Amino acid sequence: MVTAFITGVTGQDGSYLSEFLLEKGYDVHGMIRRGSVDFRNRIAHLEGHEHFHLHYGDMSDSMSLVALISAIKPDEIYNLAAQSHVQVSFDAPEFTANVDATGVLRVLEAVRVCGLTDKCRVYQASTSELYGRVVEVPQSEETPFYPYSPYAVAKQYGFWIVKEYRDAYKMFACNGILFNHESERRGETFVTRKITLAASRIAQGKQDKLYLGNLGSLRDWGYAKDYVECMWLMLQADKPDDYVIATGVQHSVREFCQLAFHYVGIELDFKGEGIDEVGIDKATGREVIAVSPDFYRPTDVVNLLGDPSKAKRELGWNPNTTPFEELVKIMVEHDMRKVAEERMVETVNLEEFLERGIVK
Ligand code: G4F
Repeated sequence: MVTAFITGVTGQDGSYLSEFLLEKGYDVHGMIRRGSVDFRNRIAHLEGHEHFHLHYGDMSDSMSLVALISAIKPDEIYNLAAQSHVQVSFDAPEFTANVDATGVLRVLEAVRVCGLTDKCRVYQASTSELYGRVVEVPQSEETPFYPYSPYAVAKQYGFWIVKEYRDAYKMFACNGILFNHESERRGETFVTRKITLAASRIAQGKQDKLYLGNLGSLRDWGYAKDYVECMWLMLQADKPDDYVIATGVQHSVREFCQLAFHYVGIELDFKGEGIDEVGIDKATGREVIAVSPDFYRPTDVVNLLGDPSKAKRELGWNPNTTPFEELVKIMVEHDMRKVAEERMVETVNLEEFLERGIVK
């Protein structure tokens, strides 16, 4: 039986990857952090499975990583743990560096000091944010990096230390340069999920308005469930390498809004520019989207489009299993159901509280 160790198992990708590996007959071990609120909802359905095991540990705690890796002796490690919110990295840059940069080194060193360099294959969750202030469109494995946030700078260290361990110690270690990947399990403060939830609440009369930042930002959005397959494919290859994982199709935040609202039955018209831009419900003339400076970043990455040719050619991965339209539909259908079950909060408008940036 193949044994996998997943850091970040409670996240969107960790939960899909766990399901994927369990279906393949793996023994799956996941690392979780102790928290006072429940953050295990994405993997709750897997708890109790005889081949799904959870262990406490932390990316900032070398000893816990060494203890877990020496006990589990994994054949494959998927390092998905990160402080993954770009905007939050401006508020907590040191924590972000500790987890997203040094944390990667801790995992690699743990493999090495446990004597597993030859046995254990490592997947590192790299990111399209490395391209940052992009120097070419589309971006491929050959495109130079220009990280443009504390998050991306930390992730760049992670990328290079993986390459270094591959060269220096002949470790089978790969970087998956994943472009934005979304799903109905996406965290609620990332733009796509924020939009699908708000569109659902507005359609059901539970929210008045959605506040967003840069509506013109362009992203290559894929379905997270499709992307975890590619993480696995990288570790099954004959040699370790780095791959862009993307769809090769680009849309703006504004277009995402248009489609999500369309699926809840609201056709949008956008008027104005920059901070004054608004999204209007064509049928009623009501303003349902407004721009707030709270959601602008000090430096923003605005033009991401990936070229997945190498993953397609060398790994046989299909980048277009779930097209953009279907992805948005899946998310909206899920959130329409979720919102229908939510109780109206009469006294405190929690959504407004969240949207205004008190919690980003
Ligand atoms: O959804 P986002 O927060 O994702 P971002 O920054 O692209 O990062 C995500 O994808 C990366 C690539 O896979 C990961 F590495 C990273 O960990 C994370 O998962 O923002 C997307 C775009 C940005 O340009 C942002 O400025 O949407 C713009 N945006 C506009 N209004 C907003 C908002 N983003 C958020 N989160 N909230 C807004 O109100």
